[in-house]
Amino acid sequence: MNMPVNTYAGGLDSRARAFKTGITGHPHVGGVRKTGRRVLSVRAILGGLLLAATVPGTAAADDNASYRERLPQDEVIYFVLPDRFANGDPANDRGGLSGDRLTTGYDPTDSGFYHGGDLKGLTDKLPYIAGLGATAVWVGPIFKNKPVQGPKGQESAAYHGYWITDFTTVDPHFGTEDDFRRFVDAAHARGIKVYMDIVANHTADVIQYRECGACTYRSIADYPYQRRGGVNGAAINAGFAGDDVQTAANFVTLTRPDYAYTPFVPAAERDVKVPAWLNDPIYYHNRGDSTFAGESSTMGDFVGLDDVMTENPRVVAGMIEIYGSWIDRFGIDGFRIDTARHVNPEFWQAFVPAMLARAQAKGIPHFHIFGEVADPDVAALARHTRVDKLPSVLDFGFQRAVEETVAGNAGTDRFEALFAGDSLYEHGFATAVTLPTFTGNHDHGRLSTAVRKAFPDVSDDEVLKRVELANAMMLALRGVPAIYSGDEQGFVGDGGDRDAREDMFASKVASYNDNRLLGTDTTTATDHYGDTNPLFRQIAALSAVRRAQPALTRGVQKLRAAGDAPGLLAISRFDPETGREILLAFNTSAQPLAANVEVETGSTAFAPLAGAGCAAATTAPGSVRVSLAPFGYAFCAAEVGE
Ligand SMILES: [Ca+2]
Ligand SMILES: [Ca+2]
Ligand SMILES: [Ca+2]
Repeated sequence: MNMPVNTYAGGLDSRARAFKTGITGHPHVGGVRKTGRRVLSVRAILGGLLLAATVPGTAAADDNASYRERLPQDEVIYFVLPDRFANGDPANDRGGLSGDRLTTGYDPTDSGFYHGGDLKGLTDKLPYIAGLGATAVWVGPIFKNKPVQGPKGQESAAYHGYWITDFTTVDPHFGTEDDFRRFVDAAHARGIKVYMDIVANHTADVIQYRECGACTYRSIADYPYQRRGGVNGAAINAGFAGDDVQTAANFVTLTRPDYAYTPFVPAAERDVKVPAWLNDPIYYHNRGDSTFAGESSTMGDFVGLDDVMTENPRVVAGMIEIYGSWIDRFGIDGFRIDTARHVNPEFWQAFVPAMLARAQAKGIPHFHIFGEVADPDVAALARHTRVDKLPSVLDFGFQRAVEETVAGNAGTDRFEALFAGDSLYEHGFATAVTLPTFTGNHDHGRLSTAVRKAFPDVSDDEVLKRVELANAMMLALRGVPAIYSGDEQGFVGDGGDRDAREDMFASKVASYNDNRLLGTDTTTATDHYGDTNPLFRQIAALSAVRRAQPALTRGVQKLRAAGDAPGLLAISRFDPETGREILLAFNTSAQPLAANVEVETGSTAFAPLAGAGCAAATTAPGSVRVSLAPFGYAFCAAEVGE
């Protein structure tokens, strides 16, 4: 969604510079000694946890396995906004419309308009996405949108896809349904899954109110359903028991949508929405703009966007039919749900099982559904898995912890608190391990931007190292890494929202092209599909490590070290089949560090999987020496006993 631009957390510590020396301890090479010992102790210690996380037939990283068999946690997700990724067909840049940009929405020089990217371009670039090590593509909404909206003089276009009018087809700016089918089929032929970005909370801004333009929220208490325009108004909707009574019999009595405002559809847009039932204002809340607090959080218009009456069983059935059809027709692999927390829980309680059943019937056993709940508080996130029964949510808590520690001076204990909260999710860790984790996104902005803003005086080398550290966390810790397109090319935007939506193809946006990127001397004025940026190479390498290690996709976690200041974060993860330990160590400080870290007593020798810093052997049973460079990290695999 187009969320308000957030301010970045974090202090202004400018002391840090890249260090090259000062590392103590052993060199980060060396073989693995055979110990001849089994690691049954790990199984014994973790017992039920391991069982809980073990799935029959685990072959997490088997590239020969059918993509349908992989679990959500086996994926590495790559998130693209199709308008900004690749332009495979200049003929559709104006969406089949003619006129100026206020009609076509097309203006490649303006960050708030269409730039020409499409599904053909995305299909053409699948080899690039595969080369990065991504196994699933989360595609920004592709449904047909209202091309341009906004008050006169402040118009912008629906290039982001979140202003839907026709939920049943592809926006002509992005291509055709056949283009989407070709994309899905080509992705599947490479073993890459496709997650669609969907919206049930709202449509485009079509419905207007007679009383005002930007209308403030009118509550149920002040504007009850059974009175026209306030508590002293004429009696209407006799017998309507309110939106909490979500039965067809109750909603039959809701016949007048003018309890708060007087909504109407402009004549020119009377039939613009598809399916047709969406054109009737009775299926919307019509109470004015959300304040994002209290009752308005689910019933208010998201900055004017028509907020759907998702309590009405007719709406529930309609949305199930809309999105079930996309599963039936295209065999896609999952949904990312936009603005999920602005929809009542009962809607999701009905919608989610219907989608999973639809997918199951289509032969998609592990359909992944993750909601956008834009809140870093674990309790708030978890509530939507327990009450709404969303299978998974985007891990805004992880993003905040990364930002506070890597683009700020918070202690690594932020991760201790974060992961302690895993028990709050429905099914606990089994759900936590499926949460898509991310370091930044198209709304909030990129982590690179946050680092630059938090530490404006440090070298680009340090900014790069901090971003690499965050990538290492995302690609090794629990959850499903979700890489935001452009991060791998060193993009550093000016901020959030449209400032974080730079083109991967040669951009004509001046405010993009003056950005100083990481790991390259190029600018966004040229296209960026190469594989040489250090961030691209790091992500590709760490993705390969991750996918080869079930401990890193499916394994439980055990916190080993964290503190209340920048420094060491150490966490072990365990192979769900063998119990083998992988120690993950991160240094969030600008100083080198060395420390003894507890490991399983059966883990006596370690081999580096990525980064550098673990001793080859334990110093004493249950203790290994870890030595990390500033912003360094190490993934170390314990030897498997025999
Ligand atoms: Ca195009
Ligand atoms: Ca809503
Ligand atoms: Ca700029």
